[in-house]
Amino acid sequence: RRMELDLRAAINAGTLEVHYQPLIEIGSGDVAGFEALVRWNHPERGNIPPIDFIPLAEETGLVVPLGVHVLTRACRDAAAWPGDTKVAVNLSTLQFRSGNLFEVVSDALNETGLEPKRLELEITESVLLEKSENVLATLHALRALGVRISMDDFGTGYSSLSYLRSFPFDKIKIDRSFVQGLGTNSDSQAIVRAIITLGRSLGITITAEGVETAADLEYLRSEGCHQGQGWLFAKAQPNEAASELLRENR
Ligand code: G
Ligand code: G
Ligand code: MN
Ligand code: NA
Repeated sequence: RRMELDLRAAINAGTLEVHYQPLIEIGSGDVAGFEALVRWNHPERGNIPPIDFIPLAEETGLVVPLGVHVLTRACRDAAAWPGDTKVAVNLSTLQFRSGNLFEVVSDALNETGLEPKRLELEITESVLLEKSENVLATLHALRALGVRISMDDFGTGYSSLSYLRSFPFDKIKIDRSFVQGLGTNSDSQAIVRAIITLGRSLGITITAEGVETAADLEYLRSEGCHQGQGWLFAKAQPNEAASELLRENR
């Protein structure tokens, strides 16, 4: 398949880009960190969005080398950011199956000099569905190193709550489907309020994804949600723009 060959070539050539979307501290408005999001600028087709190539990368196993590239780039970029600005990197289930994820992460930290506590790894429930001992052992080892572990897309799977008991997550990211329309939808409000309460009582940082309107933000603020991410604040942007945002923020 042509797409697969092109993607493999882009990974090998190191030409996949990484953009950064800010994570905003709702109380202060400060930039707490950024989520790293991969971007593929195809020589002929132009920008291909991740939803159009991450599934292919998963099917072909290319998400493993892609993940190494994104992680290393994100750690290198973040190491030059001021203070203790965090960087969040998405991990795929296949990266856990590859068997050397712990080494990949610790190598990226060592090579770039990024402090482990500044790295957040985002996993979805599908990772914990693996039910393998290796997954939990790897997560515990990464956490012991000082890396933070976030549950991404919280609320969309079938047993988000039981996963909270199987691993001590540092952060929950409320899926954007619950956040959109939060200013006006009372069902969404009830769900989001419950997740915030749950997170606060477990001592877990809560981030709302997909914050698009001032009304969404106002609701999150009134309920004490810790962080927000979404187009209301900024879209994902190249490292130069992210670094500039940090300079303005100081
Ligand atoms: O960046 P958004 O712009 O469109 O990302 C779309 C989807 O692709 C999201 O579900 C996101 O989690 C996923 N994604 C983006 N970057 C990465 C990455 O580096 N690795 C993995 N595994 N998924 C990613
Ligand atoms: O890892 P995750 O699936 O959460 O990836 C983040 C995805 O959410 C990316 O595709 C990104 O472009 C998208 N996104 C970020 N902010 C917003 C937003 O405010 N609204 C919507 N609809 N999508 C967003
Ligand atoms: Mn994510
Ligand atoms: Na998400």
